[in-house]
Amino acid sequence: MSDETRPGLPEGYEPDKVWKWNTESGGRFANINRPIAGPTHEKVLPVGKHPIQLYSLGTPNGVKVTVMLEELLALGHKDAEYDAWLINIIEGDQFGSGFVDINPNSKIPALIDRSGDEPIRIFESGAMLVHLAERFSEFLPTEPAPRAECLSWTFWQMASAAFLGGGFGHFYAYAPVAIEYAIDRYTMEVKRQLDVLDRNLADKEFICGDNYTIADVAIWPWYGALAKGQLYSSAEYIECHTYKNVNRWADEIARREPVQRGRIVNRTWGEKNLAERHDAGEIDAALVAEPEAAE
Ligand SMILES: N[C@@H](CCC(=O)N[C@@H](CS)C(=O)NCC(=O)O)C(=O)O
Repeated sequence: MSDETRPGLPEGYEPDKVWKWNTESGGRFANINRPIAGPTHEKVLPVGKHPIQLYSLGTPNGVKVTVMLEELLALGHKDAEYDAWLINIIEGDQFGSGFVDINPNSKIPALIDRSGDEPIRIFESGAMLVHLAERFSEFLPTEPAPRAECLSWTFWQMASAAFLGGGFGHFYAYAPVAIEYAIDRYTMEVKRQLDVLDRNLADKEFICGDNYTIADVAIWPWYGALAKGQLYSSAEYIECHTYKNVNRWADEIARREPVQRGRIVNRTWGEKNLAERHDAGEIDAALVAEPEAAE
C-alpha cells in the first residue's frame, strides 16, 4: 500500500504488501505479543479446594472479578469462596496449555466454576461478572429496564477498555516512540469516555442509579483509577481532577470493604498485595501487614 498523501513514521516508512512478524518490534510488551493464538508450552493449572478457581493477575480486568467475589462473600454467599492463582503475563503464563484450555484468547482473567455437576469455564471478565451475578442473584437487576441499563454500562466498559489500555495507555505511556497522532487520537477518546461517565454520574450515586451493580464493579478498576490519577502517570495530562462526579464516585467505591479486599488479590506490586488467595485470612493478614522496607 503506497499513499503519497500520508507521511510515514519513521520518515519514509511504508507498510509492506504483506505484513511480516518482526519479533524485534520493541516496546514494553514486545516479548509476549504474538500474531498467532494457541499454547506455547504444556502447563497443567493447579486446582484448589474452593468452588471457584480463578487464574488471574491484579490488573484492572483481574480486579473486577476478585472485587465481585469479595462482594458476594461479604453478603454471606459461601459458594463464592475461591482460589485465586497468579498468572504472570510478562512471563507468558497465559500461553500455557492449561490456561489456553480455559481461555483460547490467552488473557487474564480466566475462571472455572466447579460448583455444579460439570465444571464451567468462563473467559472475559464481563462474562464472569454476569455469570456470578446471575448465579448468586446479586448486583444485576432482574426487571427488564434496570437490567438492560446495567448490562449496557457493563458492556460499555468492556468495549471502552481497549481504547483506554490498548490505545491511550499504550501510546502515551508504553510505546517505544511517542507518536503525536496516536496520542492525540486516544487522549481525545479517553477524555470523551470520562465525560460520558461524568455526565451520567451527575445525578446518580452509582453508575445505574441508587444501587451498586456489576456496572460499578466493571468500570471502577479502569475509570475510577484513571480519574484518581493512578493510571499511566497521566493525571496532569488528561486533567483527571476535572471529572468531579467520577472522582466522587471513585472515592465512594474505594471505601467499600470488599473492594479494599479484592483489589489486592493477585497483585505482586504496590504497598498492599497478595500474590495468591486461598482463604479469607490471607487477605486480612495482607491488609494489616507493614509494607516491606525498600532495600
Ligand atoms: N476483554 C478482556 C481483556 C483481558 C486482558 O486484556 N487482559 C490482559 C491483562 S489486563 C492480558 O491478559 N494480557 C496478556 C496478553 O495480552 O498477552 C477481559 O476483560 O477479560
